[in-house]
Amino acid sequence: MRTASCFLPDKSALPPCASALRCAGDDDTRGAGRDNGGDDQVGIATKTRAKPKKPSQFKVLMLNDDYTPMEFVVMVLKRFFHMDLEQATRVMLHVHQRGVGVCGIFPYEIAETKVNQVMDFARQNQHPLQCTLEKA
Ligand code: TYC
Repeated sequence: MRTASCFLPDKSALPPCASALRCAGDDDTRGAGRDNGGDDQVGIATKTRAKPKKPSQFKVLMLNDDYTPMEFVVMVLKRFFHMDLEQATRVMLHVHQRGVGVCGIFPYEIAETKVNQVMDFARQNQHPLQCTLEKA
């Protein structure tokens, strides 16, 4: 005679996500897209994050040096950070007097792109202007 236990899968004999008993709470996609023998619950991620994380922000910082012309720094701030002349002049003078200043705060990939654009543009014009990023 068969006992009830015969109908329960032996979890130790199955790969971690192949057991339907685990799948409701599994927070991964292992096995997704594979043929699972017609059991469509297996391997499908079922959990959504309760609190979605907003992407962390990064400050783009401009550094002072003794050689880059003030007009060039103002042009950079207008071109890559969309500042008007007044804003750009204020930020440039702040950097000139204090050594460092914030050009803007962006998600990582945008901040990194801005840093690269500024550094490339400075290099093309043979100015030693330095720009970097820092977690906000
Ligand atoms: N210190 C530079 C000068 O006197 C001007 C300058 C300002 C350079 C800001 C870089 O990020 C900078 N010509």
